[in-house]
Amino acid sequence: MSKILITGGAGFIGSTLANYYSENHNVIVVDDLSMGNKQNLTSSKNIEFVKGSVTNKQLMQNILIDNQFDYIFHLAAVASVADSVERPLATHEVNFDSVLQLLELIKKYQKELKRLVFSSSAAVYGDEPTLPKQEESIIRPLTPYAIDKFAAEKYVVDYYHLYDVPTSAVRFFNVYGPKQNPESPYSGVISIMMDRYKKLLNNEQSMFTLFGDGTQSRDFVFIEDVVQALNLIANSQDTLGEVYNIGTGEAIGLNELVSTIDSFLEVKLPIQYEDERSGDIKHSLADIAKVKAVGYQPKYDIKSGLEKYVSYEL
Ligand code: UD2
Repeated sequence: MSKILITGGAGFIGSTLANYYSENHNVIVVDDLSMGNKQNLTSSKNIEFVKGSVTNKQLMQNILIDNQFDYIFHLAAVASVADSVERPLATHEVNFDSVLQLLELIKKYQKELKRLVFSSSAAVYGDEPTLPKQEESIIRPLTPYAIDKFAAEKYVVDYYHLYDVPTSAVRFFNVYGPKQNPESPYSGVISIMMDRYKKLLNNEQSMFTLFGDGTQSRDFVFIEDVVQALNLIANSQDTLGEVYNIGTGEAIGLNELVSTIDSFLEVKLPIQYEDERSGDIKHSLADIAKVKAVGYQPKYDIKSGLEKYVSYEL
């Protein structure tokens, strides 16, 4: 049984990973519940929940002194790009300072660690239009969120090269699936759509706001494939000090996404079109050759992923 720390472990990706690992391992979750929800976690006796922020140095130090971890997944973040533009200092503390602090604590207290996996984002590529994005593509971070993610992933990788701290970083593309919180306007678009479909099916008033003309496209990756990729990366020696895109290698436009779900559910989602969101990129698509070389094979394309999500949620 390994011991695993998951920061942000009550959030969408973190809780799915925590529940997965808790079947066979001991998991400690640290989460301040700013976006996450404790109910996302199964009541497994293998999960210990600690409410607190990764910016709390004393808390993190105590956890890393009291436990020797095999794996640490640092997923805690202010995940909203817009929030980082509104509050660059506050989000920098969470999205950057906590990472550097964690690296230092690991260097000092975690001699047995097999891997730290840090969650970066496709946001680091910015609006440079060449597709698909390879890990070596041009990096053009445009927001405090993207700048922090890029700086943090650089530190993470550097700690392997400089101090032998076993690390890897991943750049998530558009992750979707059960437990993604639809509450904020900057929540993942599929979680917002799903919420509107639910309302529609319950005969409540429902309207989906589509920003732009719906021709924008994204590489949407189903949460189970994300768990698969994280697990492979954490357990391979080839991934030490490396950064990986996590997507499917295929993109779909928003209009097509809506019509796909419409036809599954045999309804028509009411859409109101509004101006494009400022700062939005038009198209995003991952080249996943690098993570495939570690053994990753996405099990879900957008249709089968949506089908599973719909069957779970609706
Ligand atoms: C994703 C990440 C973000 C960052 C960025 C990097 C999510 C949730 N966000 O942002 O953290 O890494 O990629 O490029 O994965 N939309 C609507 N209606 C809505 C909500 C969204 O039309 O109610 C549109 C939105 O304008 C955009 C598309 O849907 O064109 C996807 O939006 P998103 O917020 O799900 O994700 P994205 O790609 O902006």
